[in-house]
Amino acid sequence: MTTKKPIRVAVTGAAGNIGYALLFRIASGEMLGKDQPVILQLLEIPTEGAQKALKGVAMELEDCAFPLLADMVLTDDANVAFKDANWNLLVGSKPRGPGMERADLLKDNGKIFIAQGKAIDAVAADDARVAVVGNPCNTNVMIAAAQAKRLTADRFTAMVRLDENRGRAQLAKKAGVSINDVSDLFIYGNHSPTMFADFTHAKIGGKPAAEVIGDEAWLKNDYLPAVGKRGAAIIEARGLSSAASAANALIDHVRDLTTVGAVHSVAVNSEGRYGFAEGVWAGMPVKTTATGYEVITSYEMDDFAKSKIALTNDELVGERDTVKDLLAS
Ligand code: NAX
Repeated sequence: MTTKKPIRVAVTGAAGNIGYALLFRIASGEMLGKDQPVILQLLEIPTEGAQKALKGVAMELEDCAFPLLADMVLTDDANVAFKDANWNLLVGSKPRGPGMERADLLKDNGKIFIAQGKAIDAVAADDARVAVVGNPCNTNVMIAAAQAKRLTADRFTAMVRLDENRGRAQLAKKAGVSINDVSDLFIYGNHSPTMFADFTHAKIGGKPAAEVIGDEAWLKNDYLPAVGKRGAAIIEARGLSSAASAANALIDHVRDLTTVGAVHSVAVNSEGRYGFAEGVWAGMPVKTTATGYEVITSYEMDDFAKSKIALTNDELVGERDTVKDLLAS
């Protein structure tokens, strides 16, 4: 039996679709290790329906008798959910309603992330880290980080790992190779169809992907839009948005951020890297270190890649403009 101190993992939107695919994997040790006990601190909105559904999920977690699940906290209060939390997984947000403009969604969800950013900064653990999944995740993480006075900006990340996993899978399929043969595929920019899945540096079996695929037009005109619009394709096919694959990507995101030497795509404060505007959160490759991560800045972009990065940067800057009042509050 393990003697490690439990890690506190706060999850928002815990009774939602992604929550249902996520919590059981965290509790079984797939995210933080098979010898690492966890305490799940689960936040849902204060409606009777959401709180009841959350109780149901907690009952199922109990029924799994997970040896690593040391405790659970169920709440509608952010200050309780984030109390002493080491990992803060911000999954919950409002879906886009009928007739709702993207700008309204940005502003509505932005308010959630102001309150949660404040609460995390006030009550979470000193080593707290944040991973935002709720969309628009790049802008939501920027809003949450703007509230932080105690925690530094590098503690705040957003998830583009689902896009990386999708991009690797599509390259493997096209080349007819195992997923393990595809490497160095990183996502730049926004988690939206403008993202740039950088096939120009990707490798298949150690060789440049473009050389192995041998079809530049396919990479530019089919592959990139297919990766960018994969979320919409899943909704079209399933009638529901990606949940299991999103939960899986979040497990990958956190596990790789706690595995020294792992190289993976994370949306971080751009600090002007790769031509992104200062202060927007953009996907880029990072390497995990003993204390956090360092951004890999050594990839040289050609004109095509630069034009794609400029496009996704424009969208991120536009989103930031839409929520500028929230950033100042
Ligand atoms: P669901 O609508 O099934 O669940 C969301 C849950 O969040 C609901 O139970 C709701 O009550 C709760 N919630 C809403 N506001 C909250 C708040 N202020 N505090 C706590 N809980 C709150 O959505 P689900 O399919 O689980 O998706 C969750 C989010 O992930 C959405 O914003 C979605 O767009 C986003 N996604 C992000 C992805 C990414 O790669 N970054 C991919 C998958 C997904 O689309």
